[in-house]
Amino acid sequence: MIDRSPRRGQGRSTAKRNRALGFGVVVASIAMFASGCVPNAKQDSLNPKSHYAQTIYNLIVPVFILGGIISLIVLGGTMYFSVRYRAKGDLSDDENIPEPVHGNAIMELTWTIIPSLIILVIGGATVITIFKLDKQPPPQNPHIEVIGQQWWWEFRYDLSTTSTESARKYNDIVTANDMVIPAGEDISLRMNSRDVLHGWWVPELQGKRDVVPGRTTMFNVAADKPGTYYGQCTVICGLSHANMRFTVVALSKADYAKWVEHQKQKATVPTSGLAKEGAALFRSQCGMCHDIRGIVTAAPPASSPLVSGAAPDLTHLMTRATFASGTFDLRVNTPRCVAKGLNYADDPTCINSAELRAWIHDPTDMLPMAAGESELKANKVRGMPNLNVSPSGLDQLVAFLETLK
Ligand code: HEC
Ligand SMILES: [Cu+2]
Repeated sequence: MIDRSPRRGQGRSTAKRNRALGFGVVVASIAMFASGCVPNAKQDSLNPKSHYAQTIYNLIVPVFILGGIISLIVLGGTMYFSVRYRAKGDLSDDENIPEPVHGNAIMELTWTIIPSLIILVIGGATVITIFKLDKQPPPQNPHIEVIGQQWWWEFRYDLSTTSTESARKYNDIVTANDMVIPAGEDISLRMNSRDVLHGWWVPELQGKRDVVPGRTTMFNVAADKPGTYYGQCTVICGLSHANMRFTVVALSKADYAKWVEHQKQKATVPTSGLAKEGAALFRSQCGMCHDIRGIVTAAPPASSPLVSGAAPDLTHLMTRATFASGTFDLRVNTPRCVAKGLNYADDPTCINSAELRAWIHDPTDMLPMAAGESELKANKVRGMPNLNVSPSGLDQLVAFLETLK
């Protein structure tokens, strides 16, 4: 026979543990709740900055209020009845057990019809919202292909005005991590992944959209006003998932037009100094993975050392505000440099050369990535490997990258 009687000290320590656990849960809940009240949070879906986000907000708020009222009624009722009609007397005596209610048609109809109506209203409003969000922008608006991969986002622009989606090549401008759009316009997004599941989310501008390898979906985004909006990968996608950020940079229409004209240009090989040597070094050491239009074309995906087959296009690296999946600033983060917008590189003191150099020296030291010796040997690299560049090589490479305006 097993002795099931609780041993003395044990019962007390369990109670203590439960109390500590309960206290922990309360503190964590308050902390989580309070963190939702931070002013100027960068990723706040309750602070809509586009008509898409506003449409979602207009659905969330009434549903939240309705859900809140229902919870109050149900929880309040449960509490009230459990106190008011608490069992009294000896429960082993059938006399003290209340008579169960059976076959009361009016009550059963009431508690079937009311929730069905509520669900119907919420369901209807949700379907209307989905159709509103899904409306494709006109063909002359910017069309951008969004490709998620471990652990960064690629943005490929198609500048044609064709209304046939399959005729679009998405090859006019290629950039990474900073997605530049004109404010006040609806942007069409074609969503893809090269390796595993990722989730694209800019809470202030739109809902979430997961990207699935081998499956293309259409989505869209907009920003009412020029500004920088912060996004993040929301589907766990491996080692550096938590570092997979990006920004949407909305420019005025005139600034966007200038940006487009500039991005279409190819890079030119520097003709003198450190930068010239850097270009040669880049061709031999980095060109198998990275494209720089006009200078070097990466290996085709099938023979690339990368699992995904693609690394960020660096043609206009110095017009991005961040690098390495939005984790580090390329533009020095002072008010003076930030005020220069995406033209910061005209002033060399506004380039974050130190972290750029540290990145090339050992990227795996700056972000967790599956890019060691063994992955490199097996052509199974995820992320950027340490290429053991010498100190003088680093100076040359940084000088070269700084010419990529
Ligand atoms: C095996 C492929 C591979 C090689 C070789 C390689 N890189 Fe990379 N590089 C990557 C990948 C992948 C990323 C994206 C990492 C991320 O954002 O998480 C990257 C990111 C970068 C970035 C940041 C770009 C951005 O916009 O975020 C720079 C700059 C860069 N590499 C420079 C270099 C230089 C210089 C060399 C040569 C010394 C080099 N890379 C060699 C794969 C490679
Ligand atoms: Cu991801």
